[in-house]
Amino acid sequence: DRVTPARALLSVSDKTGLVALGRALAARGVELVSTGGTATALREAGLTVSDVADLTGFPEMMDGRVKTLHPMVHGGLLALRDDAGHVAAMERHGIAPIDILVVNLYPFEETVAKGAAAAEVIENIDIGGPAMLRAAAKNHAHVAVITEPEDYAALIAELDAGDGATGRAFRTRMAARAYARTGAYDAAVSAWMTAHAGDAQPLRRVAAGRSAGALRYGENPHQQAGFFLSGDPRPGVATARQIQGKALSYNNINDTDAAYELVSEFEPEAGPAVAIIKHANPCGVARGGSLAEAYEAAFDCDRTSAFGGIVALNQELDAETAEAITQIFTEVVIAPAVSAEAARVFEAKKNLRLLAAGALPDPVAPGLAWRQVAGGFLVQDRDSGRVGRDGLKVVTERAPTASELADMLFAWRVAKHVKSNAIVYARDGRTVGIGAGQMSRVDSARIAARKAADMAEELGLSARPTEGAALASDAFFPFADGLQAAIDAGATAVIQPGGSVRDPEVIDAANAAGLAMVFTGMRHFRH
Ligand code: 93A
Repeated sequence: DRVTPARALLSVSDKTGLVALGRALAARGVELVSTGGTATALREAGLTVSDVADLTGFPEMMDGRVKTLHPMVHGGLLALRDDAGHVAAMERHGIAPIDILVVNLYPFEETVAKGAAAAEVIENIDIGGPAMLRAAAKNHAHVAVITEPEDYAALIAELDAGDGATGRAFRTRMAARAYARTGAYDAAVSAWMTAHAGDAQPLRRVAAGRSAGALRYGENPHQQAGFFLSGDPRPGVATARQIQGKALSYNNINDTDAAYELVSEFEPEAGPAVAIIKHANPCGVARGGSLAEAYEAAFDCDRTSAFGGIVALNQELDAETAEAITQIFTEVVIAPAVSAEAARVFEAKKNLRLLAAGALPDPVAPGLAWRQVAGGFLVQDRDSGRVGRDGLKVVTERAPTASELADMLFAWRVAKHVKSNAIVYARDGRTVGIGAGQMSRVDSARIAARKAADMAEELGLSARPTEGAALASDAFFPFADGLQAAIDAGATAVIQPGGSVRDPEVIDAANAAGLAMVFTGMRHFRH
């Protein structure tokens, strides 16, 4: 699996680090072959380098459009060194193997970014470079391919560590990087060309992913949109089967995803759970003795907001729950499965979108999440963090009771799915007040309590629903005022990450009010 390189082909637009790399390779006895500008740069530094034109027997032609597109190059990159037929072909045609390929592409993205005219942009679509990168990467069993100047040092380090040879793991890693680069490169070309062609088809503007269908419009009617499959095997809205109802809209899909990810936090073995979502935030989450009971409890958290909501269930949808759901206007219902009787109940509501996802996604499975920013995107691990009973630290004089502890953990799981600043009041396995998306934590706490009070009035309850409730906060309280809002609302237990410089003040306030408070040591921001 180790390859000791004899020959390297270098063809780079970005000449950063080129000379140092050329020197390092030459010093290790590697013969250098290059295209025009690259060869000139290496020669100027005093290195010996042969021209690709001599290798191919053809001059670079058509303003450089055809330089390396030749069997002498591609044969040398693609030949399997351990295949008798390939070796015979190399001998017959005088093709010498190329063991290292260093290519970075014409600066297409930069040319677009500087506002160049179309002709110049098109001239900067590299053809020979990606062809070589893809060839070398395919044949990484024998060839080391490098496309980023930042990897030059890694190549030299690999050669040094391997006594002048590259290892298979390194070559595989670099091959994956090469394909990532050519994939992104072609996506950039496609995006520019689509815009240039005035083609408003949004599906074709998208770089990666298999289309799951066009959408009527995006978040708003003036925005076009599409829906794509990423290949992520987690079950959910992208791969669910739609049993009935109108086509899913952009916002439906976004909200259904939020709902299903949230309800999947509650293992079906631990009993039925239901989440109702509006604008990507939960307006009610509950467990229950039955699914129908859980639905009613979730609904009772905020009946006003639940109107036109998205309902997610952690178990097969049954007829009784279907009856309850169809009492009010609901946009989407998603469950792992739907019983035949439940499907029949829904038939009367033709527009209601009913989805069977097949299974629940694993909430703690690893995976990536990304988000667009101007000129780039951010990638991070999915928030698959979870804190159990053993991870909690009691920081108050009073320890939580068993039922407070259960409510705390329930509220904490919900809070992870509420936009920051998130405050969740829960009691008896149901949310009773949720404050989401506020710029100040104390506002979220007050909103959650006020919503709970409104609901009590609507339901004609004598006691405040937050009385004796547990409160979860997705991040620490920067001041004691947020905690005071919880105390004023009648909460008796608080779960939060801790870690504020003012923790002692917050703990003092909790002790003064006889609250039980635990720290999780883990934060669940969600923006
Ligand atoms: O115009 S090309 O697509 N045709 C080719 O055959 C070809 N081979 C390499 N561009 C081609 N290249 C690119 O030339 C490389 O990807 C690299 O970006 C550039 C290096 O050219 P030079 O060595 O003349 O600076």
